[in-house]
This record gives sequence, structure tokens and C-alpha cells, in this order.
Amino acid sequence: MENKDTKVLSFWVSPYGLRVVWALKLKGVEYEYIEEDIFNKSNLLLQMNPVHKKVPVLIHHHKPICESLAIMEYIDETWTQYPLMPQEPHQRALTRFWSSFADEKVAHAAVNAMMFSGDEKKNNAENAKEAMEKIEELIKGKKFFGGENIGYLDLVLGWISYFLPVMEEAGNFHIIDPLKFPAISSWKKNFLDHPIIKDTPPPRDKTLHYLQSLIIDFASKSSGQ
Ligand SMILES: N[C@@H](CCC(=O)N[C@@H](CS)C(=O)NCC(=O)O)C(=O)O
Repeated sequence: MENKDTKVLSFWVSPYGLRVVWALKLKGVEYEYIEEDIFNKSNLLLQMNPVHKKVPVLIHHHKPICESLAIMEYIDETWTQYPLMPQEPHQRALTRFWSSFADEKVAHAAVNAMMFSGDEKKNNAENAKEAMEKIEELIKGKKFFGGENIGYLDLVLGWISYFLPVMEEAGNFHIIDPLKFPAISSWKKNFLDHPIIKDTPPPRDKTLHYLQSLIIDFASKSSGQ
């Protein structure tokens, strides 16, 4: 039965939204999913996230929580089964550090590599690769960033497993060479094989078409057409 006290406002292809869905599913929390059209934002979204006006938003007992990283921490503190964060303060700080690094360095550069062309594409792909080398070091010798189980940082980086390959195809750039990133490549497989994760990514073809249309739109706006 759906839990009407816990709602997730998201957009079908949002990798940030999927983090939140994964966190709830791993913990076995029932929730109501509300699909948002980010190109024609609902009053509910504007009321719940008036600052950024972005998804995901978690609405718990009518109170909104915004920003996927903060939402995942809230979920972890509210439903304590299947802990996502490590318990030890230094490990928790490191998890937050690498989560910001992943969003600020890897995701940002990968999106730019997908959207831009020419030198900007090349330079951003290089930056993403450099950032990914740090992530490769972090996962070496481990099944998941969280150890034996999927944890907070696995969910933050989860998009690399299913979304980055589609971004690479849509934007014609390449970051994850399995020979250069063997540890991330086996982590990707472990992550996508997990029973809670495996059926959750949006359909690949639909995602590819969506990203291709974003790139075309961006290019036509950049050239002033
Ligand atoms: N830092 C935010 C990023 C969320 C985000 O960029 N959401 C996108 C969808 S993937 C969005 O709502 N975009 C609408 C907009 O930018 O107006 C988070 O972690 O939640």
C-alpha cells in the first residue's frame, strides 16, 4: 500500500531523483511517486521548492526537503533500517566530501562534455576523466563504496552506471574506458546487478532520445537560432 505521508516529486529521467527513489527502496519505505514536468512546472513544485524550483523534492508529513544529497541524509536519519551513511564521524565526513566532489567535478564536467562541442567538449571530457581517476582509487578492492552493501556514495555515483553511457553516446564523447577504469567498471556491474537497482533506470532508448533533443536545443540556442 502506498504511504501518503511520503511523496517523491521527480522527473522520469532525473538521476538526482533516482537517488532518492533508490534510498527509499533500499530501506523498504513506501512512498507515492509524483511525476513532475520540469518544462512546465507545477504549482506543487513551485511551492515545495521555491528556492531552486528543481526536482527531486521529498515531501514527508507535508514538509518538503530539497536537494538530493540532503534528502538522502534525511531519509537515512528518519528510517534507520539499512543504514546508508557510515556510522563513524570521519567516514561520514569523507562520504560527504566525495559526494560533493562527484557532483561538482564529475557530473558537471560530464554534462558540459555532452552539451558542448569542439575544445569545450574535449576539455570537459578530460576534466571528467581526471576526476574519475580519483573515484577509481576510492573504489579499488571494494565491491561497493559502502563496503559489502550499497551505501550513500554508491547512490550518489549511481548515475555513472546507467546514465553516463547514454550521455556518452548522445554527446559523442568517452570517459569510462574499462581498461583505464577497471575498478569502476566492476563496481558498475555490481551496482546494476543489485536486485533493488536493476529494474529502476529509465528505458535506454527513451533516455537517449531525450538527451539528443537537449543537445540539439542547446546547440540551436547557443548559435542564436
Ligand atoms: N543539486 C540538485 C540538482 C537537481 C536538478 O538539477 N534537477 C533537475 C532535473 S535532473 C531539474 O529539476 N531541473 C529543472 C530546472 O533546472 O529548472 C539535487 O541534487 O537535487
